[in-house]
Amino acid sequence: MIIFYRNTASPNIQKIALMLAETRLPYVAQSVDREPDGAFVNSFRAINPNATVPAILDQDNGVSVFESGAILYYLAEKSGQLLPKEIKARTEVMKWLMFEVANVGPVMGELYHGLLMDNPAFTEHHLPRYRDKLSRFCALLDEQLKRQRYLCGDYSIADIALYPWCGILEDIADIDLHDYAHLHRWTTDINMHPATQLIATTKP
Ligand SMILES: N[C@@H](CCC(=O)N[C@@H](CS)C(=O)NCC(=O)O)C(=O)O
Repeated sequence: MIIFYRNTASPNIQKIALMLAETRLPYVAQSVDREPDGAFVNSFRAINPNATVPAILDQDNGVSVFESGAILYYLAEKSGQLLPKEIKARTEVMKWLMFEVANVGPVMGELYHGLLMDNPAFTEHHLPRYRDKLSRFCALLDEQLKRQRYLCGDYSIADIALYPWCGILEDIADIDLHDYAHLHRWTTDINMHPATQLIATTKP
Protein backbone atom coordinates (compact mmCIF):
# COMPACT_ATOMS: atom_id res chain seq x y z
CA MET A 1 0.00 0.00 0.00
CA ILE A 2 1.23 3.50 -0.84
CA ILE A 3 0.82 6.46 1.51
CA PHE A 4 0.32 9.65 -0.52
CA TYR A 5 1.27 12.77 1.48
CA ARG A 6 -0.42 15.94 0.34
CA ASN A 7 -2.20 19.04 1.58
CA THR A 8 -3.97 21.15 -1.07
CA ALA A 9 -4.99 20.37 -4.65
CA SER A 10 -2.01 22.18 -6.22
CA PRO A 11 -0.81 21.03 -9.66
CA ASN A 12 2.12 19.13 -8.09
CA ILE A 13 -0.35 17.20 -5.92
CA GLN A 14 -2.75 16.69 -8.84
CA LYS A 15 0.00 15.02 -10.89
CA ILE A 16 0.31 12.27 -8.31
CA ALA A 17 -3.44 11.96 -7.72
CA LEU A 18 -3.90 11.54 -11.47
CA MET A 19 -1.10 8.97 -11.75
CA LEU A 20 -2.54 6.91 -8.89
CA ALA A 21 -5.99 7.07 -10.50
CA GLU A 22 -4.63 6.07 -13.94
CA THR A 23 -2.56 3.15 -12.64
CA ARG A 24 -5.13 2.06 -10.01
CA LEU A 25 -2.35 1.38 -7.52
CA PRO A 26 -3.85 1.04 -4.03
CA TYR A 27 -3.07 4.01 -1.78
CA VAL A 28 -4.21 6.01 1.20
CA ALA A 29 -3.99 9.81 1.19
CA GLN A 30 -2.62 11.54 4.24
CA SER A 31 -2.70 15.28 4.91
CA VAL A 32 0.56 16.63 6.26
CA ASP A 33 0.06 18.71 9.40
CA ARG A 34 1.75 22.05 9.89
CA GLU A 35 3.57 23.52 12.89
CA PRO A 36 2.19 26.83 14.29
CA ASP A 37 4.77 28.72 12.15
CA GLY A 38 3.27 27.19 8.98
CA ALA A 39 6.11 24.72 8.27
CA PHE A 40 5.28 21.06 7.81
CA VAL A 41 5.65 18.98 10.99
CA ASN A 42 9.18 17.78 11.68
CA SER A 43 8.23 14.10 11.58
CA PHE A 44 7.45 14.51 7.86
CA ARG A 45 11.15 15.25 7.21
CA ALA A 46 11.85 11.53 7.55
CA ILE A 47 9.80 11.13 4.35
CA ASN A 48 10.96 14.31 2.64
CA PRO A 49 13.95 16.17 4.15
CA ASN A 50 12.99 19.15 1.97
CA ALA A 51 9.53 19.16 3.60
CA THR A 52 7.41 19.68 0.48
CA VAL A 53 4.40 17.80 -0.77
CA PRO A 54 3.72 15.65 -2.69
CA ALA A 55 5.67 12.73 -1.26
CA ILE A 56 4.93 9.02 -0.99
CA LEU A 57 5.90 6.08 1.17
CA ASP A 58 5.58 2.62 -0.37
CA GLN A 59 4.79 0.38 2.57
CA ASP A 60 5.43 -2.73 0.44
CA ASN A 61 9.18 -2.07 0.47
CA GLY A 62 9.78 0.98 2.73
CA VAL A 63 10.80 3.24 -0.18
CA SER A 64 9.95 6.92 0.29
CA VAL A 65 10.00 9.32 -2.65
CA PHE A 66 9.77 13.11 -2.86
CA GLU A 67 9.75 15.48 -5.90
CA SER A 68 6.74 14.96 -8.14
CA GLY A 69 8.86 13.94 -11.15
CA ALA A 70 10.64 11.23 -9.15
CA ILE A 71 7.30 10.04 -7.74
CA LEU A 72 5.79 9.75 -11.24
CA TYR A 73 8.83 7.78 -12.37
CA TYR A 74 8.62 5.48 -9.33
CA LEU A 75 4.91 4.81 -9.80
CA ALA A 76 5.43 4.14 -13.52
CA GLU A 77 8.13 1.59 -12.65
CA LYS A 78 6.03 0.00 -9.92
CA SER A 79 2.90 -0.30 -12.07
CA GLY A 80 4.64 -1.02 -15.38
CA GLN A 81 2.45 1.70 -16.95
CA LEU A 82 2.83 5.07 -18.68
CA LEU A 83 6.60 4.83 -19.31
CA PRO A 84 7.83 2.82 -22.33
CA LYS A 85 10.57 0.21 -21.85
CA GLU A 86 12.31 0.76 -25.20
CA ILE A 87 15.18 3.25 -24.74
CA LYS A 88 14.30 5.74 -27.49
CA ALA A 89 10.65 6.07 -26.48
CA ARG A 90 11.56 6.06 -22.78
CA THR A 91 14.12 8.84 -23.24
CA GLU A 92 11.55 10.92 -25.11
CA VAL A 93 9.18 10.65 -22.12
CA MET A 94 11.96 11.45 -19.63
CA LYS A 95 12.96 14.56 -21.65
CA TRP A 96 9.46 16.04 -21.42
CA LEU A 97 9.09 15.00 -17.79
CA MET A 98 12.36 16.82 -16.99
CA PHE A 99 11.20 19.77 -19.08
CA GLU A 100 8.20 20.11 -16.79
CA VAL A 101 10.01 19.75 -13.48
CA ALA A 102 12.89 22.05 -14.48
CA ASN A 103 10.89 24.73 -16.30
CA VAL A 104 7.10 24.84 -16.14
CA GLY A 105 6.69 23.93 -12.45
CA PRO A 106 9.31 26.38 -11.09
CA VAL A 107 8.22 29.29 -13.32
CA MET A 108 4.55 28.78 -12.43
CA GLY A 109 5.47 28.54 -8.73
CA GLU A 110 7.50 31.77 -8.79
CA LEU A 111 4.80 33.55 -10.76
CA TYR A 112 2.09 32.47 -8.33
CA HIS A 113 4.03 33.65 -5.27
CA GLY A 114 5.05 36.90 -6.97
CA LEU A 115 1.44 37.71 -7.78
CA LEU A 116 0.44 37.07 -4.16
CA MET A 117 3.04 39.60 -2.96
CA ASP A 118 1.71 42.40 -5.19
CA ASN A 119 5.17 43.98 -5.40
CA PRO A 120 5.75 46.70 -8.09
CA ALA A 121 9.30 45.45 -8.80
CA PHE A 122 7.88 42.01 -9.48
CA THR A 123 5.14 43.39 -11.71
CA GLU A 124 7.59 45.44 -13.75
CA HIS A 125 10.53 43.05 -14.12
CA HIS A 126 9.66 39.45 -13.31
CA LEU A 127 6.05 39.21 -14.41
CA PRO A 128 6.69 39.93 -18.14
CA ARG A 129 9.71 37.63 -18.10
CA TYR A 130 7.79 34.71 -16.59
CA ARG A 131 4.82 35.25 -18.90
CA ASP A 132 7.15 35.30 -21.94
CA LYS A 133 8.74 32.07 -20.80
CA LEU A 134 5.39 30.40 -20.31
CA SER A 135 4.17 31.53 -23.74
CA ARG A 136 7.31 30.00 -25.21
CA PHE A 137 6.69 26.74 -23.32
CA CYS A 138 3.10 26.65 -24.60
CA ALA A 139 4.32 27.15 -28.18
CA LEU A 140 6.79 24.28 -27.72
CA LEU A 141 4.12 21.96 -26.37
CA ASP A 142 1.72 23.00 -29.12
CA GLU A 143 4.33 22.14 -31.76
CA GLN A 144 4.94 18.76 -30.15
CA LEU A 145 1.20 18.03 -30.03
CA LYS A 146 0.69 19.04 -33.66
CA ARG A 147 2.24 15.72 -34.66
CA GLN A 148 0.64 13.33 -32.20
CA ARG A 149 -2.25 12.81 -29.80
CA TYR A 150 -0.07 12.89 -26.66
CA LEU A 151 3.29 14.53 -26.01
CA CYS A 152 5.39 11.46 -26.75
CA GLY A 153 2.95 9.40 -28.82
CA ASP A 154 1.23 7.21 -26.22
CA TYR A 155 -0.18 8.71 -23.01
CA SER A 156 2.66 8.84 -20.46
CA ILE A 157 3.99 10.40 -17.24
CA ALA A 158 5.13 13.38 -19.37
CA ASP A 159 1.47 14.22 -20.11
CA ILE A 160 0.52 13.67 -16.48
CA ALA A 161 3.27 16.04 -15.29
CA LEU A 162 2.29 18.86 -17.65
CA TYR A 163 -1.48 18.61 -17.76
CA PRO A 164 -2.38 20.01 -14.28
CA TRP A 165 -0.66 23.36 -15.01
CA CYS A 166 -2.91 24.03 -18.00
CA GLY A 167 -5.94 24.50 -15.76
CA ILE A 168 -4.37 27.59 -14.11
CA LEU A 169 -2.44 29.10 -17.03
CA GLU A 170 -5.15 31.61 -17.81
CA ASP A 171 -5.61 32.82 -14.22
CA ILE A 172 -1.93 32.98 -13.34
CA ALA A 173 -0.14 33.71 -16.59
CA ASP A 174 -2.93 35.37 -18.59
CA ILE A 175 -2.48 32.78 -21.33
CA ASP A 176 -5.53 31.77 -23.35
CA LEU A 177 -5.20 28.11 -24.33
CA HIS A 178 -7.40 28.76 -27.37
CA ASP A 179 -4.34 30.48 -28.86
CA TYR A 180 -2.64 27.06 -28.90
CA ALA A 181 -5.05 24.79 -30.77
CA HIS A 182 -3.16 21.51 -30.28
CA LEU A 183 -2.47 22.17 -26.60
CA HIS A 184 -6.12 23.04 -26.13
CA ARG A 185 -7.22 19.83 -27.90
CA TRP A 186 -4.84 17.80 -25.68
CA THR A 187 -6.18 19.28 -22.41
CA THR A 188 -9.74 18.62 -23.57
CA ASP A 189 -8.78 15.02 -24.37
CA ILE A 190 -7.17 14.44 -20.94
CA ASN A 191 -10.09 16.17 -19.20
CA MET A 192 -12.26 13.34 -20.52
CA HIS A 193 -10.12 10.46 -19.16
CA PRO A 194 -12.07 8.55 -16.49
CA ALA A 195 -9.10 8.98 -14.10
CA THR A 196 -9.12 12.76 -14.61
CA GLN A 197 -12.86 12.87 -14.03
CA LEU A 198 -12.41 10.81 -10.89
CA ILE A 199 -9.83 13.13 -9.30
CA ALA A 200 -11.85 16.20 -10.28
CA THR A 201 -14.68 14.95 -8.10
CA THR A 202 -12.47 13.77 -5.21
CA LYS A 203 -11.78 16.25 -2.41
CA PRO A 204 -8.07 16.84 -1.59
N1 LIG B 1 9.62 20.54 -7.07
C1 LIG B 1 8.67 20.06 -6.10
C2 LIG B 1 7.80 21.20 -5.66
C3 LIG B 1 6.97 20.82 -4.46
C4 LIG B 1 6.38 22.03 -3.78
O1 LIG B 1 6.91 23.14 -3.85
N2 LIG B 1 5.30 21.77 -3.10
C5 LIG B 1 4.63 22.83 -2.37
C6 LIG B 1 3.13 22.58 -2.44
S1 LIG B 1 2.62 22.47 -4.12
C7 LIG B 1 5.06 22.78 -0.92
O2 LIG B 1 5.07 21.73 -0.32
N3 LIG B 1 5.45 23.92 -0.37
C8 LIG B 1 5.88 24.00 0.99
C9 LIG B 1 4.82 24.40 1.93
O3 LIG B 1 3.66 24.53 1.49
O4 LIG B 1 5.13 24.61 3.09
C10 LIG B 1 7.82 18.91 -6.71
O5 LIG B 1 7.70 18.87 -7.94
O6 LIG B 1 7.34 18.06 -5.95
